[in-house]
Amino acid sequence: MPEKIDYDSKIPNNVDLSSNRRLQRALEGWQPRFMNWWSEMGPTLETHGVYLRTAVSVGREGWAHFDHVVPEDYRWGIFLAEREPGRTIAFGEHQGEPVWQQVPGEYRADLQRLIVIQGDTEPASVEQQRLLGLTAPSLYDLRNLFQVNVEEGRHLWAMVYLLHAYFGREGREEAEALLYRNSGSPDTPRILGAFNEETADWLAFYMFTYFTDRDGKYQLGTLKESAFDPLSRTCEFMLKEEAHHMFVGTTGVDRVVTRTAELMREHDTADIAAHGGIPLDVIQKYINFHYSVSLDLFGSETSTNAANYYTAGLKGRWRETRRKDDHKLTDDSAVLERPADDGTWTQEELQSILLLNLDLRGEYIADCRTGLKRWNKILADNGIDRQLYLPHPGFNRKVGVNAGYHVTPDGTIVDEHTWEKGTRRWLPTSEDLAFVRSLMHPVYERGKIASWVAPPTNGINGKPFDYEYVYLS
Ligand code: BYC
Repeated sequence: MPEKIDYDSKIPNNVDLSSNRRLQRALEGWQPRFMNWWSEMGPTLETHGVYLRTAVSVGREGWAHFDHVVPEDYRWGIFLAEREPGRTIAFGEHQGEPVWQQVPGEYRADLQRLIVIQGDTEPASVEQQRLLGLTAPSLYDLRNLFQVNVEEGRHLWAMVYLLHAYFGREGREEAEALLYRNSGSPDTPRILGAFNEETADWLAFYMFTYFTDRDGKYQLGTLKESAFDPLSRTCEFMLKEEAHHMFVGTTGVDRVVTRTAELMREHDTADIAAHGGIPLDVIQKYINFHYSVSLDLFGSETSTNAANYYTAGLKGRWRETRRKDDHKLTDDSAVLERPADDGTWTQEELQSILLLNLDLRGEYIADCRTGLKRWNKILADNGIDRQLYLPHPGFNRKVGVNAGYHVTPDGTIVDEHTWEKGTRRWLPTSEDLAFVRSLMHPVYERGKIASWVAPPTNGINGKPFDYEYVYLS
C-alpha cells in the first residue's frame, strides 16, 4: 500500500486502482455523475480559487498540501490509511482472528447497509450547506466552508469506492442512489433525520459542524474498529480530515459567543439584537436544537442491530482496544434511564451489548461538554454571569426511548400542553431564525468580518486572517 497518493491517474488514489481495470472503469463511469451532482447540488457561489487543503499522503507527517484551487477542479480521490500488518479482530465472536480483506458472505448485507448510511450523510451535508457561501461572514469562513464541502465530497468517494470494490452490482446501484437521494427531498430524502434539516445560516453551520460532525467522528471511530479492514482504513483517514470540520464548529461558536459577550459588555445589556449581535438566548436555542437532532443520529438506546454488528465484528465501540473488558460483552450489564408514563424516570438494567448505541452516545456527550466549558469560560472571562448548557438527552427526541415523550431541557417530563408552551423558549422560533438570517450579509473584503462574529485568533496554515483565502470575481 503506497503511502503517497498517485495524482497522475484520473482518480487520485493510493489503492493501486490501475491494477484493477474493471473497478477503475466503473469508478471512472461514476466520476462524471459525481461532478454533475457537485455542480447541481454543491456550493452555489462561484469562485476563481479557494485556498484548499488537498491530501498528498496518508502518512503521519506532511499529509496535506495547501493552494488556491477552483473547487470544480479539486482532485477528489480514494485514500486509505496504511495497512497495519498482522491486525486482528478486536471484539465480538471473531476476536483474535485476522481482519478480513474481503466481505464475508454472511455479513454482506449488514456491512453494505452501514456503508450506505455513512455514505449518505456526506453528500447530504454538502446539499444542506450549498447556499451558505452567499452570506459568508468573512473570506476565512468562506474558505472553511469550501474545505468542509470538498472533504465531505471526498468522504462520499471513500464510501463509493468500498461499494464498487466489494459489493458488486448492488454496490454500484447503491453508489448511484447516493447521488439520487437529496437532503430535504419530499420523495427521496436522505436516510437520517438530521441530514434533511436545513443549514440555513452560519450559526447553524457552526452548530452543525460542532454537534453533527462530531457524531460523524464517533460513528467513524466505531467503523474504524471494524473487522472489514478496507472499511477500517478508509475511516481512519476520514477521521484525520474530519478533525478540521469540528475545529470549524468549535472555534465558530467560540467566535459567536465572544462577539456576543463583547456586545453585552459594551452596551450593558443582554438584548444585543439591536446592536447586530446574536443574543445568548438564541445561541442556547440553537445548541438545544442541533444537539438534540444529533443525539437522534445514534439510533435507539437499545439496539439489536448494534448488538449484532458488534458480535459479528462489523462495528466496535469508541476506542475499543483501550477498553478493559472481554470485548464480547455477553455477561456485562449497564443501566438505561427511560421516561415512564407517570412522568418519572425509571432505571432498567440491561445487557451491555444491547446498549451499544447508548455507550457511544455517552462518549459523544462527554466530548460535547468540552465545548460548553470553552464557551462558558469565554462568558466568565468577559464578566458575564450566564452559562450555556447542554439540554437533557431526552429533550426533543424523535428516535429511541424518549421519542413520544415531552422532556424539557432540565429533564422534566411534561404533558403536551406544557411542551407546546415551552418550545418557544427552548427551540429557535421562526422569528429567531428570521432574525439570525437578517444578520447574514456576505463580507467578502479581505480582513473584514461581519458584526455578529469575532475574527479568528489564527488564520489557516500560518496565513494571517486578512489573507485572500478566496478569489472572487
Ligand atoms: N433517522 O437499532 P436502531 C457523519 C432506523 S454522521 C432515521 O435504533 P441502529 C457526518 C434504523 O436505520 C455519522 N432512521 O439503530 C456528519 C433502523 O431501521 P431498520 C453517520 C433511523 O441501526 C456531518 C431502525 O431505525 N454514520 O458521518 O443501531 C457531516 C432501528 O434502528 C435513525 C453512521 O450513522 C435516524 N436518526 O443505529 C457529514 C454510521 N436511527 O433497519 C457526515 C452507520 C435509527 O429497522 N450507521 N434509524 O429499517 C449506523 O451505525 C446505524 O445505522 C445508526 C442507527 C447509528 C444510524
